[in-house]
Amino acid sequence: MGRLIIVSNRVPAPRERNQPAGGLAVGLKDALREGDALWFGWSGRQVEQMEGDPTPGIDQVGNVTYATIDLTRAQHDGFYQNFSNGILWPLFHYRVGLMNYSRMDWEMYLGVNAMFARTLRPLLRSDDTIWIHDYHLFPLGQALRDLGVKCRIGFFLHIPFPPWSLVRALPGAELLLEDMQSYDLVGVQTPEDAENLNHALRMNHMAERGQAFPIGIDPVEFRAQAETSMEGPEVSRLHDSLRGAQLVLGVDRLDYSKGLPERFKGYEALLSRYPEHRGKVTFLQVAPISRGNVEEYRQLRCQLDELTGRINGAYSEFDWTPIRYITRPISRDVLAGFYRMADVALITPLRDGMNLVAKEYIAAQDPADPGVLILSHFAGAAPELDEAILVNPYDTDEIADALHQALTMQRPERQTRWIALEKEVSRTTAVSWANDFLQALDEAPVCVSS
Ligand code: GDG
Repeated sequence: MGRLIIVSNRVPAPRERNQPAGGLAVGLKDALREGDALWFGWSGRQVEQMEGDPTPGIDQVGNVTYATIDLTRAQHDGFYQNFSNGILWPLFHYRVGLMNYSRMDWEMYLGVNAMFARTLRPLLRSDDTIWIHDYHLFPLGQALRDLGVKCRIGFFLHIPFPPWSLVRALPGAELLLEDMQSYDLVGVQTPEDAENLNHALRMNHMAERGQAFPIGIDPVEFRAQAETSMEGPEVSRLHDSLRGAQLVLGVDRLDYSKGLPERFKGYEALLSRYPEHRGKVTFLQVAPISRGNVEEYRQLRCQLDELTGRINGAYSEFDWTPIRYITRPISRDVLAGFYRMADVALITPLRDGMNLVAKEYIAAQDPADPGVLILSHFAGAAPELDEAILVNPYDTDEIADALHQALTMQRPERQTRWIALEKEVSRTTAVSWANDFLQALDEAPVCVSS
């Protein structure tokens, strides 16, 4: 059997390999347990200068070889920070107004993708199957084909694929679509994303490639982690500190796609319109800082600092604080217990490829007394998790109403909804996602003859 080659912008650092934190790392964890595999990508390190292409650092853990390369500061800024996170990320989250296009960054993006291809090429064997991940690496498939690679190559996009009328705001968007032709299969999160991608390809007279493969989690492991965590000191401390108040929990990377200001305002509207909850509910938002040196992310932090201060200033009592807001990451096992303890999960992205937090929350619940999930219509998880209370995150009053409904929902209804949600979370897991994608890739008509 040939090896599986995973390529993603970031390869988990050695200390993250047992406890993956990002969405991609969580999803791939299980796919990597079987057979030999190579995971190739950026080490996360920047160097000032480099002579020629980098030499990959190789590190073997069990059946997985990790091969990582450093980037120069200029490559990091142009390829990663500016083009991937400053142009593609906002555009693909429907925020064309936040896109800071520059042709120089586009050229650096293409250049780094070509460099990825040149450094990966010597590590490949002819019977490998290559699986490339996410928007940082759209052009990598074509760059590998240009170097004569004939293996099967699949691509998975973790973020949404918006309608062509939006994507085409990107100068050179047609070239990204042409890159898609180098892949034997392109996976996206939802049927809507697949429809948008295939429509874009048709509009540009290219062959359709997109199929939906919704990503999942490992619900059995997550539930076990949540149960264990309930015995730990942190969950007891959280429980005691609430002094009987109900807990509303939000967990997100601090990102403008996650709808955090709208969420805080929705919670504020709950306190203002449903005063009976004052003093009886606490909102804990865990939002580890991400991409902290991109301007839009700095502005978002300022906005959230101000909103938290304003809401706490207006509603706090000397013995009760409405919002607890943490911008440091919390360890995964502790977090799992917090999910289980929470009466409500408030997950209101303005756009999200999938949103694994929603699935983790469902997996962590106690079947005898489950909490309630409030989820944005615009999370990729919404079509699967339609037994949640679905909200439009732009509608502050709708968030407040949903919170009131969730905080007062009786146990039988909570259980009925949770049973349906749990079934979905157990149906499409991390393992089934990877297996389904790899099987479809294996069966896809090859786009390059060997
Ligand atoms: C991208 C797409 C898609 C969060 N805070 C902490 C922490 N987390 C963990 C969560 C979850 C993961 O990070 C976040 O995954 P999401 O799916 O919610 O979101 P993105 O990071 O934006 O991921 C997304 C995903 O890729 C997979 O395809 O679903 O739409 O945007 O696992 O639990 N983990 C720890 N501490 C924290 O404070 N340990």
